[in-house]
This record gives sequence, structure tokens and C-alpha cells, in this order.
Amino acid sequence: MLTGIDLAELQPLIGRARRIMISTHVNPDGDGIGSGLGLYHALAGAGKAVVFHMQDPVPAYLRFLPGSDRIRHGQPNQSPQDLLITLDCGDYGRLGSAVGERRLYGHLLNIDHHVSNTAYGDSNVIRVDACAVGEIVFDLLQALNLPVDRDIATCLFTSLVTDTGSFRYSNTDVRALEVAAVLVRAGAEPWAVHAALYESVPPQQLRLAALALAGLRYFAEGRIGLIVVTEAMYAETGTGAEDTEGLIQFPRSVDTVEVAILLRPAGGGAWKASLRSKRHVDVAVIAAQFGGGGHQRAAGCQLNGSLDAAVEQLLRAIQPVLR
Ligand SMILES: [Mn+2]
Repeated sequence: MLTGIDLAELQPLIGRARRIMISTHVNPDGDGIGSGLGLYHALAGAGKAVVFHMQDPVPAYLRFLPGSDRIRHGQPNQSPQDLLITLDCGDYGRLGSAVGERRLYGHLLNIDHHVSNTAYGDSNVIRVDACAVGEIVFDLLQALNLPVDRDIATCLFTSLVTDTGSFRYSNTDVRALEVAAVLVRAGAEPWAVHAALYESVPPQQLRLAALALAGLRYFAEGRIGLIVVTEAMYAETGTGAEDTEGLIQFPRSVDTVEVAILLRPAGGGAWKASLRSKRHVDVAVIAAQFGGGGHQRAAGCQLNGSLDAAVEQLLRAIQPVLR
């Protein structure tokens, strides 16, 4: 779905804008940051006054990306911008505090691939068939005739790698691999990106994984796998939320499991749930029941109350749709 807009139609909007701000969702991931930095470098190269501003800091595993040290975070943006471009962010609230007041922005361009996107922009490019927002940004740069140099290629390639699970998930289609090939030709190095992303784990992160794995539980004859991270585990291992990256792969990797759940503290006694499915359960629908969203095979939401209550609510939502 391309809601109303052909990418080439964005030419006048972007051409007119002198000051452009890029942002992505809270708890930013490789897609939000990779696609954002790719766009950042391209727009800066085109002579725009461009800033990349998000609520949270760049997670350590993404700090190898060229330009990641120039991303601003923390305080809300206060300077007026001609154009705000939001990437990989399904609803306006998920931008968190980064954007400040909406009246600061002459125009909001929302570029995303989440089926749950609320089309909150003045212009919305929502392509649910894109494996990553990096793929849409790649197409946008083509449409705008902006060159893809080595830095841009590395950032966009990282976006594709992280959102496709290193080209393994069901969103890995011919198009994803074709775009990846073009990016590699433009200078992205698959091994270097892989090593930076997945072979640079700090020891404490593995200790956290060991603690969480010890408590792995199954429900519904093994078709649901649950892994929980607690504040106590963070404290014992000296880790935090960003060290839970990749943990959900463990329950999902079990042969009987259709739906994998990762629960971690969300602050204020709430729990953040990450949901993954393998074949037929639409976890975006499950997450939406709790005010969250995402994709068919990967989604997230937040639940209030005790851990037991959070687990109970999720099981009650998932069990009826398991075959
Ligand atoms: Mn994404």
C-alpha cells in the first residue's frame, strides 16, 4: 500500500524544505536508525540543514553506523523545521518526547511499513510490503536522484539486515535481496555489518541471557514459549533493556513453538511484551488488543499489573488463535 503518494511526488516537498528533521520511534532499532542515517547522509549531501533527533540514545550495538554520533537525543527538539520525516514509527505517540510541539513543523512526512500505522502525517508513505523502512528510503533516494555512497549503503543495508533477521524472516523476498545487492555494490560490507551487529556482544548480555533462559516456560503443549527478564536480572548482571535484543530468538527457535513472548520491565510496574510468530498467528492483532502494534510476525505491546497477570492476559489472547 502506498497511501496516495508516489515517491517521486515527494520531490517538491523535499526540494522546498531547507530545514529537515528526521526522527524514529522510542527504543530505536536497526531499521529506524539505519534508515534514518541513510536518509540523513543523503539529505545532508543534497545541501539540506538536516538533524536526526530521537528520544532515546543509540544502542551500543548500532554505534558502528557512520553518523550515529551525530544523532541527537534527550531534550525535545525546540527549533522550527520545514519538514519532519518520521521513519519506522507506527503512531505519533511512539516518537516519544523527541519531536516536542507539532506546530514546530511545517509538514510531517510519515514513512513506514507497519500495517498498524495510523497515517498521522500530513503525507504518509506506508508500504507494508517493504521488508524494512530502509528499503523505502532506498527507493526514495532513487526517486529523488540522490546518490547512494558507501556510508548510506552501510546504513540502509543494516536496516535490511536487522528487520529481516539477516535475510531469514518471511519478509525476505526477492526485492529485499535485490536492494541488498545494490547496497553491497555501493560499498556495504555484509561481514563487517554482521560482525558489528551480532559478534560484538558484551559478556554481561550473555549472563542476562543465561538467567532469562533458565526460566524459559512453555504453554499450550509447547506452542507458546515465554521468556521473562526482570529488574533483578538487570541488577545482577549490570544490564538494561537494550541487552534484551535478540533474546526472543531463543523461545522462537524451539520446534514446537508458534508464538514466542519476551516480557521485560517497562517501568512503573508495567511489562513490555515482544511477540513473534512463525507461521500463522498474526501477532499484530494480538498486540493491538493491548494497545500495541507491529507486523504479522513481529509485534509488541505493554501490559500493566503483575507479571502473572500479564502472562495470563497474553495467554488468553493467544490460545484461541493457535490451531
Ligand atoms: Mn522496521
